[in-house]
Amino acid sequence: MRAGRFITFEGPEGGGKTTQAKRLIARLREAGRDVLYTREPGGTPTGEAIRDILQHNKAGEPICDEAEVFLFAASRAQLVRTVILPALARGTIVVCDRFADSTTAYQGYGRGFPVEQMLAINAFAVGEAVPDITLLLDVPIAIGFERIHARQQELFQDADRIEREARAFHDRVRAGYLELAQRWPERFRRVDATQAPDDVERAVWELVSGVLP
Ligand code: T5A
Repeated sequence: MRAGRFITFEGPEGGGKTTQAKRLIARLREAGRDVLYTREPGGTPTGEAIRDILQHNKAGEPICDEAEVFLFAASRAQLVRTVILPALARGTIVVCDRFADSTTAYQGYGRGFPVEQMLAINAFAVGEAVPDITLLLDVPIAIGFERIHARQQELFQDADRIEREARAFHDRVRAGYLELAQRWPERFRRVDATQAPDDVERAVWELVSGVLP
């Protein structure tokens, strides 16, 4: 087994991944653990530049669906080689807000590209950086979007490119995640993300405690 541990948060929009990833980081630090928070797309200068293209159309032209797949994969490959694997080798606990399963769920199930093809691209991008545990923060799409719209109104933000996709797209993403969780039950843990943040935090902590060195 590797020296560190690799924990990923996944799920549809508005499930509370960022909220819970940060709470988990705080708890792990309190417990005296060496931890690192990162996110996808992003987490490196290359990844953050790709994030701007993907989320906010920085390149100024529509991105075709095939290019989207490789942009996510490129961000991930860079993050894995320059941040995640070195940290795991040092014994650090790495918490990543979205990872390869997002490509399978969004570009595979959501956009309709063959799931096995997405898995092959992911495998090339991540190498040996397979998560030890993946917390699937599962929330009905309507509830997730209610939360996101409330936050956008509060912060005067616009929806990003993928948030603007049709409801049917997001339904396929959620169903895809649930299928992935059934396919890899040893790695995935589904968490009911409709609960209050403190309850979700407790559930996450219990699950993560089981994989800590
Ligand atoms: N994508 C990403 C792909 O298509 N393919 C890929 O390979 C990858 C890696 C990333 C986008 O890119 C797509 C998926 C995404 O569309 P992002 O900005 O990182 O974009 O978006 P998300 O990861 O979806 O992040 P969100 O911020 O939209 O959702 P989170 O992180 O799930 O939710 P969070 O924690 O920010 O909370 C949202 C709001 O809900 C409240 C929070 O306070 C906040 O206001 N909240 C709760 N309210 C009530 N009860 C709870 N339990 C709550 N938890 C949080």
